Amino acid sequence: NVQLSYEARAQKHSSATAARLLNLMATKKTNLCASLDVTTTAELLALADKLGPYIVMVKTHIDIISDFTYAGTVEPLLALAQKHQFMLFEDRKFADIGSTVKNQYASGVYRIVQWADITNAHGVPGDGIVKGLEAAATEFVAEHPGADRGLIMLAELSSKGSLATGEYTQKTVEIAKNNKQFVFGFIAQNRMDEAADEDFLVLTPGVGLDDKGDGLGQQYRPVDTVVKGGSDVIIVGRGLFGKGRDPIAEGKRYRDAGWNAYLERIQN
Ligand code: UP6
Repeated sequence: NVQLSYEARAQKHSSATAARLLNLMATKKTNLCASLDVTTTAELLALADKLGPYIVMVKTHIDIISDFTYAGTVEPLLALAQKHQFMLFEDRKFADIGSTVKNQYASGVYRIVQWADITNAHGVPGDGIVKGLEAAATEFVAEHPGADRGLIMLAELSSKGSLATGEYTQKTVEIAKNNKQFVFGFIAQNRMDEAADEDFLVLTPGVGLDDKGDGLGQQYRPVDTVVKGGSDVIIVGRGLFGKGRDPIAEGKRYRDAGWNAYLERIQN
């Protein structure tokens, strides 16, 4: 699969959300996801508007927005997603039993299922976490025909000393394989084992062209290494807007680096 084009993979993908993401990357010629980890709505919306043309997806941590309101934060973000054609990924990293995550996904102040195309979960609670999230997604989709939702499992983490390795990673991959109707990919640093008829997208954070780390355990690898190692979407946060960086210049730079590495990968 890593040698196939995003369009070719979209055509045969069983997940509507994955197919939409693959097609959007092909159309916009970008595999860059912007991780907009800022703490005010104004910063979030300004960055999403500036970076919109260069990205396929905005990744949020919606619970760090100090002035969050659904009408003031989510609704304008959805309008920007329409304007620039990017998808929304809430990096919620669910980690509880099925019944609890179902409510955390659908309810509370954030009502994530209503606006985020994609969210993610840890494998630590076992299979029930997927069943709980899927139940909320199914209820939402039943009320919104034409909508789709997809889940990503956290198979590996970018941080120093991560415990998500070896057998833990393998078991998380198994959970994904047993739930292909809803799970379409991984947060991971490497390609995960897959059968010939499987195509799990790999979305990779911990990507940076200028820094090696952040002093709090984050570890950065360059775009080329990550994409040629089998990653389908590069997730970049502070590399785009930290340290007074110009998000438009960095957006173009990371988009070009990610896209060129992908083109080289599929041509070889
Ligand atoms: N993230 C990681 N590593 C993981 C999983 N998720 O960094 O293994 C998330 C962080 C942050 C973003 O929660 O939102 O990706 C990385 O941001 P950065 O590029 O500014 O370091």
